[in-house]
Amino acid sequence: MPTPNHAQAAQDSYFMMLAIEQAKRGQYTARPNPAVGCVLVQGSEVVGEGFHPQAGQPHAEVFALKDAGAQAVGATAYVTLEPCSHTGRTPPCALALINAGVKRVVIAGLDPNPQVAGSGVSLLQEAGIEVSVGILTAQAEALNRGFLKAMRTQMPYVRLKIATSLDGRTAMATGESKWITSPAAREDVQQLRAKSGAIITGSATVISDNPQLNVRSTQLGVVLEQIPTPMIIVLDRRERLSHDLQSDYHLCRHADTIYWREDNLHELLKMLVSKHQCHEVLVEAGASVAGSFLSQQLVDELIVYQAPCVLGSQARAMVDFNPLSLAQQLRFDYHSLEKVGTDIKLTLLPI
Ligand code: AOF
Ligand code: ZN
Repeated sequence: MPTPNHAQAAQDSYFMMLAIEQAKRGQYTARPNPAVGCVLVQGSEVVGEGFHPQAGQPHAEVFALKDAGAQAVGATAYVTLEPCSHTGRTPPCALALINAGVKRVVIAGLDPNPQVAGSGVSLLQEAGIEVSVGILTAQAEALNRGFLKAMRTQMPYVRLKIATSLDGRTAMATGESKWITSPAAREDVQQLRAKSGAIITGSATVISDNPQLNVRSTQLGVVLEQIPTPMIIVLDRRERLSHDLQSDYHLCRHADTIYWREDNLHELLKMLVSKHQCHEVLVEAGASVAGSFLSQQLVDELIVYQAPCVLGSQARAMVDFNPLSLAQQLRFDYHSLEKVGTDIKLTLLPI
C-alpha cells in the first residue's frame, strides 16, 4: 500500500502531465510568451483546463478558472509555470487564483522572467495558499527551452538542423541535393520551423537552393494563420545578395528578412533576443554556416535527419570544420533517436 504522501505525489504527477498536455496546445502559437497549461482539480476530478494560446491573450490559469466557474473554490491548480505576479499584457494570474478561492497550487517550475521570478509563489503563499514547486519540471521545461534560456542568459536556444546521407553527405559535389531525405523527414522539419522565432540561413544556400523556409504544414494541429511567421536571417557577409538580386529568390520577398552582413554570430543571436524576442532559433544552412555555429559553440541542439543512402566521397561533407587533431573534435551526446519515414532523426546535445 502506498503511503498517503506517495498517493499525493502520484496524483500530482498525473495532473501535471495533463497540464503539460494543455501547454502543448500553445507550443507553436504562444511565442514570444512561453507555452503554459493549467488544470484545476477537485478531489480527483478535473473541473477546469486551459492553455495560453497567444501573446496578448489571457494566460492559461485564466482560461482554466473560466472553465471551472464556481468549482474553482477549494480546487487544486496544476500549472506548468509559476503563475505570474506582474501586470503585463494581462493582469497577474497569482491574484486570479487567489480571488477564485483556489486552495493549493502545484507548479512544475519557476518563471525566470525577472518580473516574476519567485514573486508569484510568494504572493500565493502570503494569501495562505499551499504551494508545491518541482513536479515534472524537466518535462514542462522541455516545452519552453527558448523562453527559459533567453530569460536566464539573454541568448536564444539554437537548433542546427542537417539532412544527410548515411555517409554524412549533404549534397553532390555539383550542389544537387533535392532530395536526400524522405517527405516524412521534411514534414518533421515543419515542427522545428513552427517553434522558431527566426530561421537562419546562408547566402550560399539561398543562391543554390532558393529555399522557402516557410511554415506550410497542415499537420501541426493548429491553424497556420495563428503561427507567428518566423523571421528569416540571411548570413551575407560578402554581400552576395545585393539589392538587385534579392527579388530573384523566394526568401527575399519575405517581409521580415534581415541580411546580416557582419561576422559576429554571437551578436546576431543576442540581437535576436533583445530586439525581436526570438527565443528559439533554427539554423538551416550549408556546411560553412554549420561549421561556424558549431565551432563557436553556439548550438544547443543538433538535429540530423539521416537517409539510408550513400553519396560517396566526392559529395559534400555536413560540416566545414578541420580539426588538426582528434583532441579538437566536436563531441555530442545522443539525446534521442527516432525513425521518421524511411530516415532516422538523431537529436544530439553538444558536450
Ligand atoms: C502565467 N501563465 O499562461 C503564461 C505566463 O505580457 P503578458 O501579460 O502576456 O505576460 C507574459 C509573461 O507572463 C511571460 O513573459 C511569462 O513570464 C509569463 N507567462 N504566466 O502565469 C501563462 N504564459
Ligand atoms: Zn499569468
